[in-house]
Amino acid sequence: MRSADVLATRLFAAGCRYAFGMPGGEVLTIVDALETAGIRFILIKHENAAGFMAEGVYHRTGAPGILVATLGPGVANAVNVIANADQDRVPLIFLTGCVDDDEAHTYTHQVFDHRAILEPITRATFTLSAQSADIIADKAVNLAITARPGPVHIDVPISVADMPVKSTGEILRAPQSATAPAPGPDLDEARQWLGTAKKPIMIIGVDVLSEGSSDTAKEFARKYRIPVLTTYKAKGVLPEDDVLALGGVGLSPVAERELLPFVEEADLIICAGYDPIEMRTGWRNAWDAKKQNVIDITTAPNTHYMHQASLSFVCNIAAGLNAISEGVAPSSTWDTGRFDDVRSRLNQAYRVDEDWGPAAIVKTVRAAMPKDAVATVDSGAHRILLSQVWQCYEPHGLLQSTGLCTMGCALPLAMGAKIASPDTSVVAFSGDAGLLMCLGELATVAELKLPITIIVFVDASLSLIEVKQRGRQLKNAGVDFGEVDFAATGNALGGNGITVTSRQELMSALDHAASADNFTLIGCIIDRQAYDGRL
Ligand SMILES: Cc1ncc(C[n+]2csc(CCOP(=O)(O)OP(=O)(O)O)c2C)c(N)n1
Repeated sequence: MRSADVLATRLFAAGCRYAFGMPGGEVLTIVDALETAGIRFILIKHENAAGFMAEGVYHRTGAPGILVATLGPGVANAVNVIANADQDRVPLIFLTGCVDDDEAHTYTHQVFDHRAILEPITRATFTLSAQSADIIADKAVNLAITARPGPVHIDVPISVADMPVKSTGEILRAPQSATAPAPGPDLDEARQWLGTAKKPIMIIGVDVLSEGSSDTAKEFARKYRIPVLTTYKAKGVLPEDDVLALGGVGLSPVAERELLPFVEEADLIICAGYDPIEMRTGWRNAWDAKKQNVIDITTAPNTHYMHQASLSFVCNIAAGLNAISEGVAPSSTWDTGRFDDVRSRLNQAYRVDEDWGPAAIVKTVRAAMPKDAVATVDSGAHRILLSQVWQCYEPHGLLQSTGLCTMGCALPLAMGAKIASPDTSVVAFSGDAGLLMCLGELATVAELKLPITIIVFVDASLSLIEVKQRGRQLKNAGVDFGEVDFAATGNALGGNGITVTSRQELMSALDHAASADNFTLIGCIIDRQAYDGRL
């Protein structure tokens, strides 16, 4: 075995079946080893998109994603998606080639210090050494998947990849954090609060997904009749047609106006895997832990200082919820009619009944897709509205970048999800600027024959930024651009392209997409400034 084979077989053992990237001569052995180990290498057009495809696979399989880039420009192109994996808590193994140490002292072409650039945005960065390839691979997987998950980088010197390795040790996995809160006065107090709270509320975040605690969180909310707010990533942990589901929160001041009052009114706030990296400033100190009972059940100690808690348990989320509920009967007295009222006021604010516009588009697509469809969404005004309006019935039902909030993620996330689960319906939503950032990947979708639906909100404007610019009464500059014919683009790049301007046309385009054998790109023409008043 070459050391690259050791690395690859250990990634296979961790459940990895796909790797995405763009090779250079320096990573050819890695590509060969991955394929030999049973990990399919998928060639993409841009390393940034490759990282998001790997993330899409992770959301469907639970195994870490793999991104492969060559030295120099390949690494530089991937920095954005590595930062995303860091902020969005995505387990991602980043394999890069590099020149051998001896070479680097006298050779400068394309050479810079990969590890120095990646160090602040990864859980760890390693240089592979042949005889420790097994240990490094196992450490990388453990660091990537253990709370909180994130990216791990392995730089593979060209000659090390090919070095023969005598033997490889057994696979070493760190135990997962099945830790429960220690018995003691804090736990007693938490139980007492839960057993007496008349108006408890839960805020559920991404760590619930990473920890496999979704079902426990859902059952907990239902058993104790606790209304639930989720971050955008945790949408669907409680199906959003449940009377207790108050919806997603994070980036919409309109939603906050209606929903933060529930937080203020609550006599017990239970944060379950709530990582505030997804939240705008409105959520900084959204409660006063001295006046309200707040239980933070979290996988990592609070170093963010976005909020404080009265009791904090650093543990596995399901184990924490189980521990505080042991022997405790429900005591909630919320009038659930109020939840229906607030939902209908929010729907009015988002104008979901409009004839045509961004909310009409989201509603029309949701109605046409099966409940278990996976949706992805890019960054921008359309994303904030969609995250409020799109209903999820399962965890990982809506994929997006909510920590880094980068543009250019929706299409590749959808590709990864479809590759990993071909039988699931997948739809990507993007602003026109966001899709233009990763347009080349449409050619990859066509090559792979992935029948995904891609919805583009065409308004020839960076709407989210234009709204802010107008809000500050600055002159219009640098936010508008030419309208693109996305239907023609979709056809040119090997799929189907359709332009629509009404619900009716959109419905028939979706019909067409449902039976297509390749991608369908639907350009939805909307008015400029269509998001005014509803973000
Ligand atoms: C890579 C990157 N560059 C810039 C931004 C800042 N930004 C956030 S939203 C946005 C506008 C996106 O425009 P579009 O894709 O057309 O979506 P819309 O806001 O119109 O819905 C910009 C430029 C970002 N989030 N990511």
